[in-house]
Amino acid sequence: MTLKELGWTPEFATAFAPYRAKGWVPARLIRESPINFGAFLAGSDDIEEIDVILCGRVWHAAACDADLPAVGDWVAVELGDENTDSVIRATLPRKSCFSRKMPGNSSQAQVIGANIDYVAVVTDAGPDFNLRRMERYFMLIERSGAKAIVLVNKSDLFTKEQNQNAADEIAALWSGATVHITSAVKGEGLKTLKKYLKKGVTMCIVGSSGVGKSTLVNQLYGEEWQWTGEVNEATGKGRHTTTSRELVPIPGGGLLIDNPGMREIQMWTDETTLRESFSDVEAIAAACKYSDCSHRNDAGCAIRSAVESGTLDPARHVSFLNLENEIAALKKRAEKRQMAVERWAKRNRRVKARNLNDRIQLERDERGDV
Ligand SMILES: Nc1nc2c(ncn2[C@@H]2O[C@H](COP(=O)(O)OP(=O)(O)OP(=O)(O)O)[C@@H](O)[C@H]2O)c(=O)[nH]1
Ligand SMILES: [Mg+2]
Ligand SMILES: [Zn+2]
Repeated sequence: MTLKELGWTPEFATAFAPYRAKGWVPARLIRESPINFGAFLAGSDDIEEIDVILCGRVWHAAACDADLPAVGDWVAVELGDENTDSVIRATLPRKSCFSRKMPGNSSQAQVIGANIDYVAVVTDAGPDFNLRRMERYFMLIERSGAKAIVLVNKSDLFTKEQNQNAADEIAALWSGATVHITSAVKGEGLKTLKKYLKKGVTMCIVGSSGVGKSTLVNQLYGEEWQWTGEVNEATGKGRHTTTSRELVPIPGGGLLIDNPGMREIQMWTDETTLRESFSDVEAIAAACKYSDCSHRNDAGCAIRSAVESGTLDPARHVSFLNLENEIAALKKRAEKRQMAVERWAKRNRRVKARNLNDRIQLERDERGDV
């Protein structure tokens, strides 16, 4: 596989030039674990897979978790030999990045896929169908820099009409999304999907657990991708649930990132992005009687009368109120965290100044030694 087939572009080549001079090689990260990463190196006929570790300098330079190397990232690697590890010396600037708020109470962003061209959200016309969740996916995709595709999968389980209605409702939410009806088990709609997967194109597949993401990846891969299957090999029962994300090269072109199902698709955004995606609701709010209207039970609330007169979807009103709450909570957590980090850093500096060994280690890290 060539660099180009792995998604390399002239922009990456320019960014990489200073690292090439140091004798480092470009590699694309395919998986991450708490201790190391897997990466692809461009090779003559095949691709070579290597394990790489992170150097202290890259780790320290990351202002937050989202800045650390993630699946899909292009990195500069200093190759090791039998005795030394291969080390990530630098990460190249991303052309796009799909992230969400980290599950749980953290206010950090979690990178789902870096340098992706498409995010494909998989759902169905039945139990998984949820327009409000889809709205959140669209907001995250819009700010990622990737294009949105929606797959209304498991079409074999529902009537033609049900599938079409679901697809139409999703398509009406956002003009930036292309919606397809698929059945992974029947192989329907896969040809359409393959058309996106030209050489060097990366597609990230997301959606709730059990909607058929891995089945789609397997079908596109052409044979069973080793780490998925109907039956869990260890226990011999139940289906295999994907537990970590991984970049999979598709024979014939393109790369897919399969993801574990997402239980929480939370907003990770700022106030500006939020307001932009609700600009229609914001425009209505301008007519509220009071400028500090909470849009709940306040007198003269234009949003509420829009809902009552049928010009605004009530669910979108609720969604608007909840998202505002979420942003407020997000901000509070970010502030708290910032304070904690500052306290911690201050204490650390004091401790480090007293401890000569630590100071030597710190200097080593800063020079980039491992
Ligand atoms: N009837 C039908 N079943 C499907 C289809 N696609 C997937 N399935 C079944 O749905 C189940 C879950 O599929 P997976 O591909 O493991 O789902 P997933 O989205 O990867 O799930 P997680 O890894 O847990 O996030 C399996 O039993 C599949 O055979 C489809 O198009 N039609
Ligand atoms: Mg899966
Ligand atoms: Zn109001």
